[in-house]
Amino acid sequence: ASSLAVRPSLLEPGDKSQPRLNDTDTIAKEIVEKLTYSIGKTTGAARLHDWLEATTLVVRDRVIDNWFNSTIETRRSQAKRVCYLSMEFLIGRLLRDAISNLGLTDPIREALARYDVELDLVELLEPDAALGNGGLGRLAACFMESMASVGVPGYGYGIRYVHGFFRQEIVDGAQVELPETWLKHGNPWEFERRESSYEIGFGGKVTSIEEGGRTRFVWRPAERVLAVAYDTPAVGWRGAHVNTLRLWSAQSLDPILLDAFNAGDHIGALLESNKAEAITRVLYPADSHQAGQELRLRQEFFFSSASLQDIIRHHLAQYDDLTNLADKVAIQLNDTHPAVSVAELMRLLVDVHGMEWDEAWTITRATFSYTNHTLLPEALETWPIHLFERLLPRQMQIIYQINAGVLREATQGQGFDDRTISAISLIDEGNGRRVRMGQLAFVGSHAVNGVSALHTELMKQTVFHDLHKLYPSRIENKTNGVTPRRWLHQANPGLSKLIDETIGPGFRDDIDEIAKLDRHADDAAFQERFAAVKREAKQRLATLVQERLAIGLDPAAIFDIQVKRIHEYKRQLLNILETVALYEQIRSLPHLDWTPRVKIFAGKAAPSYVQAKEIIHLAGDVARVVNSDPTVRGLLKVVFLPNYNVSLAEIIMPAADLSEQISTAGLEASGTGNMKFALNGALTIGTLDGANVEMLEHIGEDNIFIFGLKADEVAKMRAEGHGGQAVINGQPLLRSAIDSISSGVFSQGDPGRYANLMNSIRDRDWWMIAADFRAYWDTQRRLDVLWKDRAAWNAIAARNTARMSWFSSDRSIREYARDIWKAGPGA
Ligand code: GPQ
Repeated sequence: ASSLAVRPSLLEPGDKSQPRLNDTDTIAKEIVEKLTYSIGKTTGAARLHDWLEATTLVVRDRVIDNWFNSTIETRRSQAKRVCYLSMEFLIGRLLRDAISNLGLTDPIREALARYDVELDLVELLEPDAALGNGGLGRLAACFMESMASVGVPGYGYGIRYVHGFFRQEIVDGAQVELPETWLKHGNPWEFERRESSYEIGFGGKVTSIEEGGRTRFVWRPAERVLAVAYDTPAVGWRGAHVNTLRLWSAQSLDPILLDAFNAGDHIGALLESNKAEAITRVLYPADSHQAGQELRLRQEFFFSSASLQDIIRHHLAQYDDLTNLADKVAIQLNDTHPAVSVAELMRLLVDVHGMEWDEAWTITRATFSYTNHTLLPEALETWPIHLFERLLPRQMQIIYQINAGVLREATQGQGFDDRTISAISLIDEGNGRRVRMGQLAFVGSHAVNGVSALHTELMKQTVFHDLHKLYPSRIENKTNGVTPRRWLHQANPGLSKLIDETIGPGFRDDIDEIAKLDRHADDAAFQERFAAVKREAKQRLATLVQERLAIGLDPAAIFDIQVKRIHEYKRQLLNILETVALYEQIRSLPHLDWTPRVKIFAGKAAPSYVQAKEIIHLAGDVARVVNSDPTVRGLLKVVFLPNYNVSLAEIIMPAADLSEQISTAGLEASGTGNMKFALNGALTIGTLDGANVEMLEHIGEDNIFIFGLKADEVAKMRAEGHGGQAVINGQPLLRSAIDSISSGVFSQGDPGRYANLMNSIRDRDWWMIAADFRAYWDTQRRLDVLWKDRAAWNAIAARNTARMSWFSSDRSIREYARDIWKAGPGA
């Protein structure tokens, strides 16, 4: 059996260690013990990072106790397991999460204080595990935490990148990418499981042999690498359940080619291992965009095959039978990155385990389900047939065979002509023949879901229009969510304490109780306390901005924040143009009663995404000019915070008054930052896009600030060939902002710097920046007025917090468990 299945005999009741005590004395004693015997330091000599390590080890012992119990219980009860296959897990720091979920915050804080060590400072030293790009990877991390919290036996499967998402520095206003090195000082949260290693093949040939009246295909790969498992515990709320995040690392099977080595070719002997290990060396930084490199396809197959071999081995060890696989395992494909799993599972069942094709296909579809995260055409993965065939020859044959079956079904169905058949096909015949991973994931799954109501509707109408006709009950919606433990309890202890004191602590176990705050939203005393909590969080952020950027911020101003990946469809450019227009208005009309505002931006651009990098540069240029202009008198400040990541988000989310969710309607699949902000009492200015639509329904239209074109209007205008210039001509504020930027006012006299960016608005205005500018400006000015009525603003802010519980990832996970996985409590 694999390491996940701890053999019951190893952990009979008699073997179990006594439950540990969690009082301050015990914890302090254990920390000093770890410091002494695991780290080799006296309390006097210990540095902050030594305290971090000692504290982590003490917490980890308690995590492990719970981990064993969960693992044993899942095996004993023969519960169905959920395997979440994801190329990304953006988990961030783990210490505070584990301490908080295990209820150890007070004793650990007090134990460290005995040695004059501050827990908050210790926590800050932990590196941020950035094994993801943005929303998709963070969603996977929230889902791991929620699966553990609601008691779904979950296994995250992904890649242990040596270098996570790059570190961003801003040099002379431009983004510079630096390598990320989270493993530099070791990682106390992971356990290498050398016994859980699998061979992964690439290339080579397929041969067939006749065997008992049946043709059996045998793949003989030309290259093999080893996938080695590293396990990290995922702790749920109150430690009730601890799941496993299993990340694969690539190793060479024959690390040194001994023949070559002995022949004196010492460098050549190591080339093989370099090539093998390259597979898990670095995370691709292209978000919502297909990178298209061979190494990326290798990564996808590598972690898919390793995970499936592990799942099968584990299942056989327990049940010795593969026909019941779908009853005991659900595999969720997080986007198409692991879609090759559909072909690989078929290969393992048919070629390796001798199952009949039809039975294997039934089991495969019953096991898999697939989540789509974008409609952007440039993000939909396709691979050139020749590349796919060279790297994965047997999987390519299997895809052809699957395709033949699907197209047969379609030709037998009603109303499928040549156009619809070619739209359904797993092979795109139009662009030099490519494998369509979305189609593969779709046909190989029993359920396909979008991540917000609007997005799911649009999936049916656009990307999967024809497959939806063929399989009309397969697409369903599962709106995203965020974990309230990390994004409320841990990130915002001040607000959590206020909620405790106002409605009692029940919301910590059942987030729906937070609705009880609603009754207090109009209470003046409560409003003041709510505002005081917000003010403290803003002061914390202001201090950080002062330290990092030497920009002074006034916490009395509106903190207006847009943090997310830099992408044209997310329209940071619309926000910057409004900033420039506001700047010019404040200068021209200084006598007006302007509401002070701080515009805060953060986010990374894909290294090869030229426009996104120009947008970062522009934000910095505008910041420099605005912040140093005395005529503005501090009424407007602009900040671009470098290196946005999970830990920075934990400081930013509680500090926002206003959350910018202003994507071109129809393009943001869901968004999850929108949820984190609103839960922490920020008002939202946003378009009717992604989950904003459902936030409007829950929060109420008086408490959210929606503007702009709707998805169908955007589609219609694009089809009619909308252009920006005519709109710009009719809008003096926008026109002036664009002209100023174009003339070099913000680019040190260099008028060429933003020519492409500005021309793209004048010409095609593909992202509807000109088209939506006026509505956006007007809504911002309405918010200026509202800000002056402090009671009204605070009441709305409190209502946002009170009405966001539906957007907990616990709710999302319960829906997946009930509707798709048929797993978890009550299944
Ligand atoms: N998303 Cl396809 C990513 O973060 N990366 C991707 O490569 C793709 C999607 C996001 C999406 O843009 C957001 O709207 C969602 O909220 C998020 O996935 C999680 O579903």
